[in-house]
Amino acid sequence: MHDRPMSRSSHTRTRSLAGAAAAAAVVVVMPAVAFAQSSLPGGSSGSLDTSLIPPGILFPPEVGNGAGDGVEVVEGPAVRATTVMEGLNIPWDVVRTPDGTVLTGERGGRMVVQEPGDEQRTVQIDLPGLVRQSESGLMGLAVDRDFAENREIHVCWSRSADGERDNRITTFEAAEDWSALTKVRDTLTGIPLGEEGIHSGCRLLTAPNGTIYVGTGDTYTATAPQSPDSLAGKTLHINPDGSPASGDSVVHTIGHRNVQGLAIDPDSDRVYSAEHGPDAHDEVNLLQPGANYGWSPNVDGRYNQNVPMTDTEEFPDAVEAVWSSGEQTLAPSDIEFLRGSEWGEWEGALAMANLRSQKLVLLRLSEDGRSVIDSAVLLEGEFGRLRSLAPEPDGSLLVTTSDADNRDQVFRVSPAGA
Ligand SMILES: [Ca+2]
Repeated sequence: MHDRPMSRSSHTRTRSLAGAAAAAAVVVVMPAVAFAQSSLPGGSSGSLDTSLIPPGILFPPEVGNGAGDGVEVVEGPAVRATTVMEGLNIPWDVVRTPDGTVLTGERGGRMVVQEPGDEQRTVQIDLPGLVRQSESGLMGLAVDRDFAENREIHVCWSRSADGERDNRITTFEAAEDWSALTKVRDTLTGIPLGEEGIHSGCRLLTAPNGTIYVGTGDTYTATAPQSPDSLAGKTLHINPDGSPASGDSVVHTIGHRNVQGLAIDPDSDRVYSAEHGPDAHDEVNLLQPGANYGWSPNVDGRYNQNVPMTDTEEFPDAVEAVWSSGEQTLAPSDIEFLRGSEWGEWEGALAMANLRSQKLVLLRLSEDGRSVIDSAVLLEGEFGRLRSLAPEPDGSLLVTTSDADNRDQVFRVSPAGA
């Protein structure tokens, strides 16, 4: 635990009054944090059941707030969007397997698949002890690099059973006919799961070399992000069997609040994360192994969000964000690089799906990947809250929405000329 200097409280005075007031409100009314950054839970178990509250009531969308403070918004590429699956209830993540099958998992635990040219249908899966609570449940999915041979899908989910309570990655094998996903192994267990189920992270990304990156959340625990002994508030890097991808620890980077976006630049192999700020100051970060990203809500041992997202005063070596939303929130939930010449001058841009601000933001990055040149805003308010992105071979992106009440869909966004 860090001994906090008195100067730390001065950070609160540097924030805007509106920001400070909003932060204070969020601290007092804890469930509001879940609404602000995730989505309205569709599950019925747990201490918090807001399934009867229509989306948009508590936190209406903030349209027209651009792409972050100081980021120029220019005209973006023309796109077309087509529905792939519909009638879904918070399809948290989506993946496309090499055989062209699209797989999504509703946060409440239902897996839905669509094979090429076929109707969408439910896939049997057993997730005993699944916690359906606020920002927890069935979340991240990743296709194993060797799927064509082993048909393995990695799943990040929240579990409470046998006296254990954690977020974990379990690996399943998809039946040849996609009728079921059968457990192969628990690949990584013991990622903390908060009492209220908030800030659970649970984003997975398979790298071209077959290793897997994991984004976790701080679970609303003061000491977790800076603690080397906790898997909360980190990015992790593992082999498909759960062992460390390098060195003797699965921890890749520390000092994160709630990482729900991960992407790897296909040209440079740079790995990026996106995370939610408390009431503003969302971030995109360029991940460097072993680096600290500066989030530490530990003020005298208590969880206090009135601290900078990247506290370079407390942690001089903390790595500054590549992009920050500034004094507003967009609520970025996933990121993915645009691939293929059909995107024209936007090929290679980083696409960012946003929940609260309900839009796809494209960020063109500098040559060194450490800053944003300009941006474009697409689909604002057209599809509701946007949760996850997955690339398709033709350059299209699969996108999930997150508005609950079986109103959600998986849609495909493609460059108009493709
Ligand atoms: Ca940071």
